[in-house]
Amino acid sequence: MVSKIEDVIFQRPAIDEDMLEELEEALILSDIGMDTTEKIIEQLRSDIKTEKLDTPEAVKAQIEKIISDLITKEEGMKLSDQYPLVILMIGVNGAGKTTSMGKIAHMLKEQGRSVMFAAGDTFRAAAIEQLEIWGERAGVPVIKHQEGADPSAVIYDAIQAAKARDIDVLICDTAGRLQNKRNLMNELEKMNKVIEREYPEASKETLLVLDAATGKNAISQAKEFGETAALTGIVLTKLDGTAKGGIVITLADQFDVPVKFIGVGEGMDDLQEFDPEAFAEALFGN
Ligand SMILES: Nc1nc2c(ncn2[C@@H]2O[C@H](COP(=O)(O)OP(=O)(O)OP(=O)(O)O)[C@@H](O)[C@H]2O)c(=O)[nH]1
Ligand SMILES: [Mg+2]
Repeated sequence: MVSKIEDVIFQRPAIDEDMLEELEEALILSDIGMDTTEKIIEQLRSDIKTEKLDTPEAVKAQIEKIISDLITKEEGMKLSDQYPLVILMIGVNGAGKTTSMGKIAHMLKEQGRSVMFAAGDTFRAAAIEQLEIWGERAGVPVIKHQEGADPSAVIYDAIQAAKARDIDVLICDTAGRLQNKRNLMNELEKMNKVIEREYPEASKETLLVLDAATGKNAISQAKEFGETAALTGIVLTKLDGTAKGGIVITLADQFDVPVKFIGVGEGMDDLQEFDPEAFAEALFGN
């Protein structure tokens, strides 16, 4: 993405409308949606005039600043640090919910927090086993039932266990296979009721996990889930596998919900807290 932008800026003879047009194209090609691209170009056009930007370096620095401002939220960029904390992981099949739980748990443990998992994806036995593997890796106990059990019952038990063991953070896995929106809504409502009833003193996060490699699909999933659940954050996974990092910018621009984490690999350490300024800088290789 950056090399395309740099090509446009540094190879054009002048900073003019033609350059802005080519820049617009480069942004759209890097998976930044039309609306967000227009916002960036409008802002740049006006900044070039008012700030009298007349070198490629100045234009590049300005784009970086525009993008960084665009994706910075006023608050809620960080995971809540009010404990006890219950985190619900939601998202479609294969997005990276279970893997991200493992990574978040590892990060929290390194910060000295105690963590517990609830195996709320009871759809298939393999999901519970996969979570247990992550539990072992990260040193986190797993509360589980049998395959096919009621996820809310698992969460109920996990809450009792978390209270009894004075756990800081309980992270709940969920199934990515809920057939339709109504189904998903009912299931989430039920889980939320259990959490609110059994653990009113806990703070809560609902993290939507999205696969960056699915591009525009990730945007429509964010819309869908946003209508169904009270999201507090997004985990954007598989950014290591895609050249289209522009999706981060579109998501951050188009949704009130902050991107809190990005996934950059399959390992336990391959999770980063999302830092808009650092992200914009990294985009341009500074
Ligand atoms: N390269 C890469 N792979 C990832 C990342 N996050 C998850 N994966 C892989 O994506 C696949 C699916 O991840 P899961 O964590 O099982 O996804 P899930 O959302 O729990 O899926 P279901 O349980 O089927 O709903 C696994 O092979 C993960 O290793 C990431 O940031 N980078
Ligand atoms: Mg899973």
